[in-house]
Amino acid sequence: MSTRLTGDETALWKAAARVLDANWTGTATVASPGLYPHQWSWDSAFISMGLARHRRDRAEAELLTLFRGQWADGMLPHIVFNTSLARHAFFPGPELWRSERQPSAPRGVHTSGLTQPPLHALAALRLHESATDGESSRAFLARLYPWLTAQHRYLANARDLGGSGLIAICHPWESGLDNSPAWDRPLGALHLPPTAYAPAQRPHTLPTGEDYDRYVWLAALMREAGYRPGYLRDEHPFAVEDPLVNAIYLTSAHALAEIAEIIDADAAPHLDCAERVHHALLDRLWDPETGCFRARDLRDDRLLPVITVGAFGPLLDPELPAPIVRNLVDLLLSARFAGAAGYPIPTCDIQAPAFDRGGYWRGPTWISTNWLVWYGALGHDLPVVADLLYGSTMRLVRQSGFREFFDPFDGTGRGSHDYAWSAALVLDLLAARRAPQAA
Ligand code: 2M8
Repeated sequence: MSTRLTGDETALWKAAARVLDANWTGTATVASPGLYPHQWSWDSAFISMGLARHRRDRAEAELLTLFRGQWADGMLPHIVFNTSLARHAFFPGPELWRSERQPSAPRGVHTSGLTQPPLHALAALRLHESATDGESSRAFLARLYPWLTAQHRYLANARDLGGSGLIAICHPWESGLDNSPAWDRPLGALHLPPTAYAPAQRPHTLPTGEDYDRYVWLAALMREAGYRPGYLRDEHPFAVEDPLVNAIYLTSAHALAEIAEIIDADAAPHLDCAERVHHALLDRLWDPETGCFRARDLRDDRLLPVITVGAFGPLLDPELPAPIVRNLVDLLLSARFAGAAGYPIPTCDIQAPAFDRGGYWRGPTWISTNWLVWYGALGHDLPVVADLLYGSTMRLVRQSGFREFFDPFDGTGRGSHDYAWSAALVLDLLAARRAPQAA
């Protein structure tokens, strides 16, 4: 394949770069102007991979700024607030989390008290792989490595609530797939006090009402318990092992092992972690009856019923056994996902009663989840799946722009405009496609 971009690809490249330039604050990238005016954790990981193809200096700054929000126990918060904005620029803002009252939170930075999928080590490695100056890139990795290992140590120490090696999310927002129908059952089992927690006015694309009360209530419970691991393990009412979050954790553990080798550190603990997660994914989240991965609710020790795009996350595991890979590809190409959607991958099984083609994380296609499955497919040498996702993602942004999410049947853009990870991941896809060794 030629390494030159076609005219159409060049136009897309320029448009994506313009979005990233416009969302750049000087130290980091806002997830979306207006709707999400702060720095979100897994967004930053995706964004840095795109920035690495456009502005290497900003790619590094993006991650460094994010890690300024890291807590002393290693927890990397899901939002680092831009303090120059009015406090009411986003709800929930710093007042919900009150990070300044937590002894381990950093001083001078307001953050949330939740975390998000730990994609950052993979992002750091990808930055290195696309670097032109090897020496300075190694120095950057060496600087980031202690923070990345602290992040993983926090997850192993504080979030392995089931003791299997898998990490648990304690809030739907920690999954990144916030309103996924996968969480409906555990959310429905909560006994909420009869108070409304969330403000009535929310931007119209975001969830409202009773669901939102549950989210805010869960966050307040965590805050009141000082975000203590013992509380999360023994008392907190929401604890779920999710296949996508754990597959990201596993792939980042492999990335950490590679980074350790590059900077002459010890790779062994990271490889041990990846191996434990590999076995636990298969033992605890693989469901042979439905032939796919499902999340496990730790509060009743049952698999959750709804099959979502998260089922394909374990393709990120390079050791995933071939028969399981085949099962996942069959499911992906079936009428429950790509087989009946013109613009895959829908975030929820189309045949599930909870599927909603326009609902936030309840059906639409997102570029982040497409990218993750594309990347996993490359690792298993599945060109049909990788090409399908590359093509579908490009058609989405050509047709509808860098929107937050898209109708999986007709590609209509939904949610915010100029969404940073949509632009960043298109840059990464275009660059990787033109120079396959960079994929
Ligand atoms: C969405 O999350 C925020 C809460 O953190 C929200 O619901 O208000 C999700 O799509 C999440 O995955 C993403 O990181 C964030 C910012 O883009 O928006």
